[in-house]
Amino acid sequence: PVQESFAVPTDALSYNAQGWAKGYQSQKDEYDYWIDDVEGQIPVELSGTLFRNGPGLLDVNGEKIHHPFDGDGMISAIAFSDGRAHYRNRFVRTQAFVEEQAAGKILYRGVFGTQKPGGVLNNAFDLRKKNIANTQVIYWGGKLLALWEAAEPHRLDPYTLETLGLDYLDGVLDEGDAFAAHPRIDPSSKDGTPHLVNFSIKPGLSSTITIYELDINGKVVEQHAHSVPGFAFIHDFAITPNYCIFFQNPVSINPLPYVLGLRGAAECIEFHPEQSTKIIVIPRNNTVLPKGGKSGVQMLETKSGFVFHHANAFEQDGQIYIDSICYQSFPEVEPNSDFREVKFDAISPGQLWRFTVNLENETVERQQLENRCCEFPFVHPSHMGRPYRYVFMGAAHNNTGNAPLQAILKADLETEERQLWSAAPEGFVSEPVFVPRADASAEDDGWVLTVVYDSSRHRSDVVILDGRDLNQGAVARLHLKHHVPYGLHGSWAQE
Ligand code: 3ON
Ligand code: FE
Repeated sequence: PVQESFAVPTDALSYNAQGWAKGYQSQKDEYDYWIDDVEGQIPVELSGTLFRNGPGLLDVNGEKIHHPFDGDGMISAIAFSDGRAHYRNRFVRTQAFVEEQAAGKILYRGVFGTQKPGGVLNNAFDLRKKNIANTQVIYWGGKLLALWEAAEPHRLDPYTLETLGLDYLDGVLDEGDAFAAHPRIDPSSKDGTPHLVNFSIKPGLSSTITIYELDINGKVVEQHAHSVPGFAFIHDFAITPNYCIFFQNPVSINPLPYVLGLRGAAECIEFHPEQSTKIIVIPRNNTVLPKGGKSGVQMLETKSGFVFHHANAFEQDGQIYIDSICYQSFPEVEPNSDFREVKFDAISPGQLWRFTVNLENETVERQQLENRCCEFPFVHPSHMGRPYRYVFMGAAHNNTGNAPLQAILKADLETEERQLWSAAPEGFVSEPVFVPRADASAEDDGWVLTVVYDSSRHRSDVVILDGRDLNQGAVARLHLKHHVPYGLHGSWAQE
């Protein structure tokens, strides 16, 4: 059993459900201003831009969308220089966003259950994919790309955030091709330079995983496709110097209700607790592999669970270690529910686990590293794919139970020490992004940036924490003039 005791008595709640739900109001406005309301000091050495993506609209002209993952992508850019910070946000002008805003109504179905008005008849057999560009944003090879895992990236102007159009990676992608929202940057790939490693999934009765590696100029230098048995819903992956690692969750899909206009595609996914999770290990190149490594794709099995996000992976002593946020089951989307009224204590929390894979013996062991409800793990960029010590995560305020993310947790995987900065009861955090201090030697020497929704003022703050000591409180709290709806992922672009 993973964790039996995640129900907390309601009197111990660290948040107010109505307050939490307000963070899912649409942000319809686009801003551009210097942040002048700052508590504390913005570190002068912090120089660069925090880009963040997430659903900006939770309704289209008053018509509610069904799930936050169906919300139109809105990019925030917080640019830091000389102890000052500038905020800008822009919606990604996807084709569907432009059309829906002009029409003032929902014109596309969403993967997570948003339907067009007009009932089943108006939705049946409409199998178009709405590329909503809402999951991640990354600056690489001179391009700022907004990512959504089921379609092509959108390219944006890194300064104005203006949408420049779909990006096909210089002809590598075809129209409608996917490019996942979870690129990993290998700080030193086999040629000694950083590579952006990403993948795409083509799901079906068997699924195709394609791996792409881009050099620092954004040129695709590796591309290889692999077929794996069964349907695959894979949101994230992990890398090491020699491998890409995927968790194939034990899910199946029955697309009929989707085709007939009754449900979104993701609402047709069924979780199978009696089936194992498959760990797919794909060599990044087929030349020199470490001892025990085999040249082809290897599939291993571990106990049932559902993983969206991996913290990191590394190779050591002939094994591969993968640290991941694991759920007891897939948080299935209820067709007739409102996500603003989610019952947190009815769902199992995400928790950090370590999987130890031995390729030679084809064994997997797993061990829970952290009991607290966590999501959005982030590690020092130079330790990506390498042995590492610290992981920063969004976390619940209380150390047991499932709850919204209100705190940032730093886990020291060497000493098992924990540090926590909490925004409870009125604050709700987003993914922490770790920015190393220039010339730092300690792995935790840097800043942790997170956008916090303050439900008491219906505004968001950009919070800067000192990575070495979260317990000491925020280094600076930058008050924005408005709220930013709960986001998904972000990245740091160094000046
Ligand atoms: O056959 C279909 C093919 C396909 C590509 C199956 C399918 C419908 C599942 C699918 C599409 C999948 C997509 C578009 C997935 C998008 C996922 C997404 C936008 C976000 C995922 C976020 C994950 C987490 C864990 C977020 C956590 C958020 C909080 C803790 C609250 O802020
Ligand atoms: Fe993600």
